[in-house]
Amino acid sequence: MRVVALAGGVGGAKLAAGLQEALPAGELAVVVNTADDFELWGLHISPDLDTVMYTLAGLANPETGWGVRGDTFASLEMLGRYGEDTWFRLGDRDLATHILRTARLREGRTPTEVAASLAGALGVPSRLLPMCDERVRTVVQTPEGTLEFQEYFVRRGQRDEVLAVRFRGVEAARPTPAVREALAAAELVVFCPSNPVVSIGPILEVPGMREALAASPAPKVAVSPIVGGRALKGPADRMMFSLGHEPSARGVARMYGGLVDGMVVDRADGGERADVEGLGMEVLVTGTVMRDAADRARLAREVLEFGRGLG
Ligand code: GDP
Ligand code: FO1
Ligand code: CA
Repeated sequence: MRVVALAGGVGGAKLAAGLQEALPAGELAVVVNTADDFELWGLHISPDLDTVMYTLAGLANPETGWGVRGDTFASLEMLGRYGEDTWFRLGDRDLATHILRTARLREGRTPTEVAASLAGALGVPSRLLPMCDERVRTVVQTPEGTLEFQEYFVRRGQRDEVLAVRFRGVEAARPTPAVREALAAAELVVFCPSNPVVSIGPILEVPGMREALAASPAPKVAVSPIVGGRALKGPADRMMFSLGHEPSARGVARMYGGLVDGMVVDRADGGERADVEGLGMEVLVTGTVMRDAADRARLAREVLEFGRGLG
């Protein structure tokens, strides 16, 4: 079954990996957020694309979810000796990705072409599709002022209250032809359990993306990244709250209202089933916490089955 998954970083990548395992090679396309991208020492870094790519390649660091498993940090240590800030932990193997991406972009290749070349070289059987080829940057408004995304998320450890979120440049962005083709051919679209504000949000804000999703005949299923009213990791629950959304599976369903046909919520949130059904969505209540590959594969199979039933 041809499936298109929308994903940000760590959370989305886990289900994407489960879907990749559950589907024949080549049937999964993952549309990935690129608004977390930023430049460091002249290198173009795409954290969500790399997190999804390494996870689909089986190379991701299992503890953090990002970066390359077993990576070393000799280059970063040397940069530190030169007095550089090293709060963004770039490993030596990870640097190879940023070096090649930057070089190929400078040659004039698009982010979509670069993502395909890197993922292909790593043997990833799924298509890795940047949401757009234009430059989009998430910035967050906080009581301390406007922060670039990685400054907020990594350097300041997500401690600031998020009062508003902007995706700079998104107005000029468009879904790539590859994203459009994948959505048009899709038999199921899965909103992976990613941060609905800064991972799935930027994808949906690309002008034309909502229309392309609505025009796709495929049923759309979202998996809540909020479990038991909390994010398993990261700021999604606090960010939803400070932006006026209820930090719950029901709150996520409301954010996706009108875009999805089905919602997968964790057993911890089974009590919210009626409310989500009240939004006009079918609901699957199951275990949605993916601790290992078996969990990912099981959840993926359940999502595919649920999606088939909505078709
Ligand atoms: P980031 O871009 O690296 O921050 O990662 P994402 O936005 O893709 O995912 C972060 C979200 O994924 C958080 O809200 C987590 O609660 C959620 N998440 C992480 N692992 C899981 C999981 O196993 N199951 C579910 N349902 N959500 C998860
Ligand atoms: N996240 C961190 O919290 N600390 C890091 O030092 C860090 C390094 C890093 C390196 C490469 C990469 O692709 C991702 C990295 N991330 C790190 C994760 C990344 O910042 C976040 O997962 C997303 O951007 C948040 O949406
Ligand atoms: Ca991200």
